[in-house]
Amino acid sequence: MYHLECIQCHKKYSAKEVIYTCTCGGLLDVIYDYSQINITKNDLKGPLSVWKYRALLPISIDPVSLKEGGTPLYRVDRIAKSIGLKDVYVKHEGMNPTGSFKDRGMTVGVTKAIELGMKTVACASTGNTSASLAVYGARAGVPAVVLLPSGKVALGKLAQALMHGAKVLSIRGNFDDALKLVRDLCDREGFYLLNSVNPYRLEGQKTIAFEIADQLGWKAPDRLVLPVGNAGNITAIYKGFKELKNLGLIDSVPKMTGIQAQGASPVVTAIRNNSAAITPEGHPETIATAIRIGNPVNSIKALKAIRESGGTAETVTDEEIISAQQELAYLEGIGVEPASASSIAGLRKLVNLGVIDKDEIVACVTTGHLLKDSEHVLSVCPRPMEIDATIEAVRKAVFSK
Ligand code: AN7
Repeated sequence: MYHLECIQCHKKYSAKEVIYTCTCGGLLDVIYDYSQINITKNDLKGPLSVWKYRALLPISIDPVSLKEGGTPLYRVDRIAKSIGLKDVYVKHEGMNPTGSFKDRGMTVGVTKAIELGMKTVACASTGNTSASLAVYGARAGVPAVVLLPSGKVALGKLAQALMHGAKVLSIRGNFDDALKLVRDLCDREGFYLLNSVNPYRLEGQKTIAFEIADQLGWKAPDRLVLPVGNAGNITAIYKGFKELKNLGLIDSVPKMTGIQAQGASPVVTAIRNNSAAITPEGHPETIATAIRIGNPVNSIKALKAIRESGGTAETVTDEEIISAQQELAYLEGIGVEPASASSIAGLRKLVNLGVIDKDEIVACVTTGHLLKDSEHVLSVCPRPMEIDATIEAVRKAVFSK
């Protein structure tokens, strides 16, 4: 019912093979026989979850699951007004079991590992992927190995990887170095690689598109804005919307709009320069450590998603990221980690630049929860006032400026 296919040379591989990229080096996609898939809106009634869309997922065994997906799509009218738009939604992926969108990819990816008989799972990570892999590895009863850039992973994410029992290795290097190493390790040791170069991860993540369309009454927004790091999620969501359109469930695909931090923005540079490929950045740097990535593995797919959909890519500064994070928090009650706030920061910038039309219906994906990165919160918010345990001191403090 499905196979793997190279996006460049179109060589096909059986779904039984353990393979991550084509022999030509190209990225792989999971391709279905769509003529065999017959889904109507009626078949998709009932509560949201990743596995509700099982007919469009490449898995034939019982899933390794913690009830992922089914995240809220919030209307954010105060943010919309402050930016000068009418219809803005936030798909809050921080509401997944481990607090990020990675769970959608891991429920599918770790289930695939079991289906293929793999004995150990592994990834490199800026934090969230490792947290999710540790959790789903534990759920599946399979050991997990994670490679992290030393000193650059938010504490909440590290805590998850440690508590859920992964073998946690701190690499003296950045994420791009760690990814290279883990790919080599998986080849040598027969570990199953669960970074987003693995096309099954992206199959799980495409359900973000399914849920947004579902939540909007089987309509796509005009534009989808999200942070871009390794560039897996933007390609996954684009694939999801395209599949819905092919199946006749929606009429249009949103303009895919990727936001990167100014200090780590190879995809934005390639879009600006109209280049066929990105130029890797050797020293990516940003406060949004989740997207501190200089050589995104899925960039060829991402450039295609952005160009084909008529979208764009833009950078935001760390200051813009922090103000958007604070705005989401106090204007709307939505707590997200810095990388996630870049979607709102980018939306504001693109509206100011006149790239985004004021009549567009926009959905922003907030990819991770605020609690992932509390050290950052303490560095940008005022400290609590410490006072004596008397009512006078409390009253004085409450009314102080
Ligand atoms: C909160 O965990 O790459 O463009 O190793 O954690 O699909 O990479 C995290 C990425 C956005 C970027 N927001 O998504 C990892 C990792 C958050 C993230 C991204 C990440 P991609």
